[in-house]
Amino acid sequence: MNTTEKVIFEQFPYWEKAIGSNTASGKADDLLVFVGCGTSFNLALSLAAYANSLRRKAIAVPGAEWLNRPSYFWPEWQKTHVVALSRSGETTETVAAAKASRAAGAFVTAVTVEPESALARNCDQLICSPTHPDEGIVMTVSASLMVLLSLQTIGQTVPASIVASARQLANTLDAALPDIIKDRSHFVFLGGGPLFGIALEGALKLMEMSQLMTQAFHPLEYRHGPISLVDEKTAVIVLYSPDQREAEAKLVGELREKGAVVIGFGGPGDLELTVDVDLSLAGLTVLPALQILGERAAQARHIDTVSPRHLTKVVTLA
Ligand code: F1P
Repeated sequence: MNTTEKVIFEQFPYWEKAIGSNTASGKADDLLVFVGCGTSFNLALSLAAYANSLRRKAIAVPGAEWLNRPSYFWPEWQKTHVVALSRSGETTETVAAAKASRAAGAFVTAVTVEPESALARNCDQLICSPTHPDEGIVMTVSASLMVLLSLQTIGQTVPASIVASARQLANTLDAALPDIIKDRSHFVFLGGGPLFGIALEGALKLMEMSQLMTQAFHPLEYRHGPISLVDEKTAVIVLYSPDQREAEAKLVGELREKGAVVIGFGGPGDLELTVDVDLSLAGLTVLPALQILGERAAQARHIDTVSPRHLTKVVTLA
C-alpha cells in the first residue's frame, strides 16, 4: 500500500477530532465569499451552495480572481465575510486575497490545517484542525477536513455517524476497483447544486493522480454538447441529488447505451452505491471514495501518486 492510499483510509480519526470542534460564526447578513485555489476552490464552490441552502448568502471565487477583480463578483468588497480555504495556508493568491480583503474592511476567516501559516497570521478568525502527518502533494485528508470545518462554520451539524457512512462508501467502491474502470481513459464527473464542486474535485483528483483527461458538469448540462465524446472508453461518475434522481437516472440510461460505464453514488449505474446521508452531508461523505477512485486509476496505469507529475504541494508565485 503506498502512502497516498494509506492516508486516504487513515483519514477518519482526523474527522472524529474535527467534528464539533467549531460552531457557526459570522454575521448572517454579510455575503460569504469562499475563496481558494485548485482543490480549495472546488470545495469553495460546494460550500457556497450549501451556505445558500442554509439561507446564508454566499458566492465562491478563485483566489486570484477575488484578489484582482473582486468587483466582477460583488460590488461591495467591504461588506463581505471572506472564508479563505487553503490546506497549506501559503498559496500566494489565497494569502494575498485574504490580506487585501482585510485591508478593504472585510472580515476574514481562514480555514486551513496549518496554524502557523501566512494565512493563519492574516485572518480575523482561524479555523484549523490537524491533518494526517503523511499527507503528500495530492490533497486528500485535508480537503475532507476543510469541508467538514466549513460546514460547521455555516451552521451545519455534522453527526459522528458520517464517519461510518464515508468509510463504508469508500470501501464498497474500492471493492469494485479497478475492474469497473478497466480500459476507461475518459472520466466524467456529474453533480448538481452543492455536488457540482465535489464533481469538479473528483475530476481534478483523478486527473492529478492518474494523468488522464477528466471533466465535470452539472448533470443535465451533459447532454448539451459534451455527450458527443461518450464511447466505450468513458467512465461516468454520477453524484445523484435525491430530488433529481429520476432525471439523472434517465441521463445515465442514455450514457450507458452509448458505451459509458457508470458509477452511481446514490442512484442507478453499472455500480450503484448507497449514500446513506441526505444532500446536506453527501458532498463530504463521497470525498474519500472519490479520492480512492483517483488512486486506483493511477495504480492501474502504474503511476506513483506520491510524486505526481508537474505538481508541488504549494503553488507560490514570485
Ligand atoms: C491548493 C493547490 C492544490 C493542488 C496543488 C497545489 O493548495 O492548488 O489544490 O492540488 O497541490 O495547491 P492550498 O491553497 O489548499 O494549500
